[in-house]
Amino acid sequence: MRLKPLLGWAAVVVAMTPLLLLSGVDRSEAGTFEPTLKVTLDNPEPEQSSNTTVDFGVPAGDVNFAAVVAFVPKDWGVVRGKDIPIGTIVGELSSTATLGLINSACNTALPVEFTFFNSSLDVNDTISFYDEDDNQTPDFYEDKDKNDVPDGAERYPDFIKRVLDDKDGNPLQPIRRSAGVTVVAGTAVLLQFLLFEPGTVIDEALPSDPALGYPSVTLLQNAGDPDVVPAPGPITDFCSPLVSSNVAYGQTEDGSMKLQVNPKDGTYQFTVASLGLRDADGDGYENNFDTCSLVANEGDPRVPNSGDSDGDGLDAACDPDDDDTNSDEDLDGYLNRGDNCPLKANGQPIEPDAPTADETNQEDKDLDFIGDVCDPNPDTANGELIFKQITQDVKIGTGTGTGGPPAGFGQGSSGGGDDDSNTGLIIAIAAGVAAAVVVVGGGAYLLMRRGGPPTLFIHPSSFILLRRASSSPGRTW
Ligand SMILES: [Ca+2]
Ligand SMILES: [Ca+2]
Ligand SMILES: [Ca+2]
Ligand SMILES: [Ca+2]
Repeated sequence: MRLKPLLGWAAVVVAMTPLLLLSGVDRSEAGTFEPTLKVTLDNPEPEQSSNTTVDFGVPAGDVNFAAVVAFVPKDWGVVRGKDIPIGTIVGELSSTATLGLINSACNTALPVEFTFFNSSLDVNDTISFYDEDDNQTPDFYEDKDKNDVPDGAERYPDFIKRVLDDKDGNPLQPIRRSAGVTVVAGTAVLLQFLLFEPGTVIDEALPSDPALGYPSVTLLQNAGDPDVVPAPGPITDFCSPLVSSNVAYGQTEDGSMKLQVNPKDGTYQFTVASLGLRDADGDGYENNFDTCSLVANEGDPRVPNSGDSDGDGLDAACDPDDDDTNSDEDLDGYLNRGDNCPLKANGQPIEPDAPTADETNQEDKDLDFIGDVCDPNPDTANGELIFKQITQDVKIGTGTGTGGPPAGFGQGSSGGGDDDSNTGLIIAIAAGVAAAVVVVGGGAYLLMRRGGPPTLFIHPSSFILLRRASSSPGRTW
């Protein structure tokens, strides 16, 4: 089934930081990618349930990330999602998205908050990311039974099966899924953390050593869905800096159920494997952010009007006329900054399944964010993905013990996963919800090996803030 092209494209979200940081940035060297990680436990005592906070960021001026997978130490007491009622609040994330709207530089900071619900793992009971019932609200965002739990948590979003599968095309089965929804710039947004058994191959380009622990994959919108159809939208850039803080709760708000349990006394390592986006011309700006992706920019596209005297989003280095504002230079319907070939028409085909040479709708075979119609090597990605693996040791108790899973977890216990008999030991996920990571469209390489670019879909009518599913964000206890 082809998805309706009414949803717009863009890039997207999560995390952020004040713009103050932006103004001082002046770089012309090749792109850098130095993400940061900080893991903090409210209560680091052995075998206790503790809130776990994971701060993940990409510094100002760095290229943004293509993909991020966090690993929760294998001895952590991870309570399986099937042992927690669907709809239970399991965590929260706060961030500020730094966005470029409608061809502007990165000058819009939007605070974004999510409350996460324990969510269905049933891959056979799915829900759409789109508005299949035409009521102006994407199906995942609705709450048809009005129980304050979004339908995208109560049922399994079908695109996940297309984004995360094994070599044979079978969907990967998560052991826990935490989903949250909100509205950003008029767009309904879905953010999810999926936790898998240690050793699960998320993508061949990412490490899968079971010793790293439970891989936690963050999915933002339907990034990576091969069925995606790009469409123009108002969010034209997703910028660094990126700052996000994610809290995975240790237990439910009323204290009646554990959601995760610290391991025994010892020192444990959290790991985040990530990839920075490609920068073909080595000027410090990743391809999907760089309107002149094959030639070094004169200005800094993160700063308003820098190197762009007519303010149309096209740097003077490749603007055919930098004194004449043309917000959509090639008139293909995609604003310059939201167009993977800003100087060559590659807009939406008139007939959905019959693209013409000039209407390839942002087609990008090698997923390097340079559209096929302007890519000098359309079958070979231009620029390198930057792989970074960062770790942090976390001490439990004195930190000097021999370690091991808490009682009830680990091999042979219910924590291993299959036996629900031991309800008192509900394992947790820790940070599964760990890193506040986001998979930005495209970079997608990994998570999106097959698919398209978009990450944030704009739904014009969701401008009206739909009833926010659920409880207040930011609860503490
Ligand atoms: Ca450039
Ligand atoms: Ca210009
Ligand atoms: Ca174009
Ligand atoms: Ca390309």
